[in-house]
Amino acid sequence: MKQSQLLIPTLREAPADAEAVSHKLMLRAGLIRQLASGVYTYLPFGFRVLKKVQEIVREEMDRAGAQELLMPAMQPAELWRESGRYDVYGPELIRLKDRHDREFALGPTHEEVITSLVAGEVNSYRQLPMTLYQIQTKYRDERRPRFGLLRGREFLMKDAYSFGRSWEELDETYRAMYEAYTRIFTRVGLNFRAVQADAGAIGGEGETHEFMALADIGEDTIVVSENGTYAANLEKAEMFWERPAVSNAEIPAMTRVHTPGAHTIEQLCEFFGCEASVFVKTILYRVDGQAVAVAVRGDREVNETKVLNALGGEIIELADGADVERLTGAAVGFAGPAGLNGAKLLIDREVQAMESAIAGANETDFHVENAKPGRDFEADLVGDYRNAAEGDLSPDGSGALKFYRGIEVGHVFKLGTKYSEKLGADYLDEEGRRRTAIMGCYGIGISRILSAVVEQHYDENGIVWPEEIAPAAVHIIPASAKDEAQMKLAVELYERFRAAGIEALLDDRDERAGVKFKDADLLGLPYRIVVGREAGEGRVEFKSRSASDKETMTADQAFERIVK
Ligand code: 9G3
Repeated sequence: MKQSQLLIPTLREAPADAEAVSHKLMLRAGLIRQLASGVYTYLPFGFRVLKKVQEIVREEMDRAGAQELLMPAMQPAELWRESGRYDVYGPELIRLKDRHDREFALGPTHEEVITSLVAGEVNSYRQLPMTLYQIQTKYRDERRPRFGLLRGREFLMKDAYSFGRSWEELDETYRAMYEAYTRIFTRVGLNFRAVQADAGAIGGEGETHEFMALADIGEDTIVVSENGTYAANLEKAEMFWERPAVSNAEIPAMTRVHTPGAHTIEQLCEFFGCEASVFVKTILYRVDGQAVAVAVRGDREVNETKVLNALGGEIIELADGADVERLTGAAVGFAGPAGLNGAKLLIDREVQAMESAIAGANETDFHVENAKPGRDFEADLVGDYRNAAEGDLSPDGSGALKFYRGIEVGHVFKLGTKYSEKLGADYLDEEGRRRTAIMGCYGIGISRILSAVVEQHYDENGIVWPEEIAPAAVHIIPASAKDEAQMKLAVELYERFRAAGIEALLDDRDERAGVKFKDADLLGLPYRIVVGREAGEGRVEFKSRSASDKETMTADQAFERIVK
């Protein structure tokens, strides 16, 4: 590949609206260009990386016994009606009509399509277990696409779906996929953690894990114990907790206190001169439309996923100001568990274990002191409804919990029969009885991996690609395209690498050496050979992109170094 003929439009500066490092560097290295918000073109060198990631995924999927197919992006609305999801998703599901006015969706995922396919083609136990996968463009009309390929509206996903005859078979496939994912993310050079996760809207009846690439730009927070044996998405993370000893101290009767304008925990700490942990924070929600109040200690955060799962709900949203006033009879910030009617009351177990507490009085500008759980308020449900926090201990006793930001690059689910039941994917077993197939589904964000890798592999000069997915292996740079000796040796080396099947990029442009070196730093190929003043003596300068030292050596030695 000769750079003078390639479209690799590097930029000195990233556009101002690019915030994430990976977004800036992939634009500056000429790898991607935005067509519309969340919609990208992969330029030739960006596409080379994308293809390499796909090949690694294919190898590992095939090794895990999955077979590749390709499903359409245009999905008939009837399928989504059959699965009951057509109206569950809002504007995120891109809908369109064909020329006959028939309704379609652009596929954000393919449970409906694959399950209806298998329903029509599989009818005997002898055909199972079976795992099918595709690498295909997905469409999700995100409200806020951002950070380049990290959150796009059109992106490349590997999605696999398994069909089995028992939960044991599903467990085996799930494990095979989990191990394949571990190999894939290792091979592409990611520092990642597999974490217990919440199945979310997809539902499913079993465990689910997310594969998180550690990066500060990541939207997810994961919680990992000191020795790593416990790892969970914050949405799901539990913590070690034991009931404190109950002292039978006499608690004075609850009293109202006038607290004008003090409605945030900070203001209350100021007002009462005490720690946040003696307060009860009561947050109001609508869960599938029903009013729910959740009380946690003042220094904790409500975990909405835990609340939703405790109630078996589908949708949870914060009650708005008007709702809060209607339910509590007070302005926002004065809600409390005592005397709150018209909402289901969920009390975090820490609050339930408090001897007494300060809480909102459900009256504007008033709080109550000495509110005693069980005496002054009764919970409808007591449980763990809070986020894990710094300082918590791991629920498996493996040390303190640590928090990291992560980019979700993979997600594996045990679906069960949720889709196979609705879409009729069943089979006749050995005794001729009709059985519903038990499913799993397994996703990898192929395009998102590119950004995650760049977030973990760059320096102040640009991208530093891991060898296995770099767009090429070696960058050959004649310092001056006008110098015959330099060009002669550079071209010789270039041809030798090509003959040896090693991908080389020859910077044969008539540019100043400084420009070439800056571009080479941006592009981030693993190795660089500069052919400069000593070309006449057959000597070149060898540099590895991830190291700062340069070594002068003969062209042969440089060739051998890279071949090795
Ligand atoms: C939708 C829209 C967005 C969605 C979904 C459906 C996420 C949806 C979850 C999954 C589950 C797994 C197979 C591969 C791995 C992930 N966003 N999910 O179902 F209609 Cl608009 O996609 N699917």
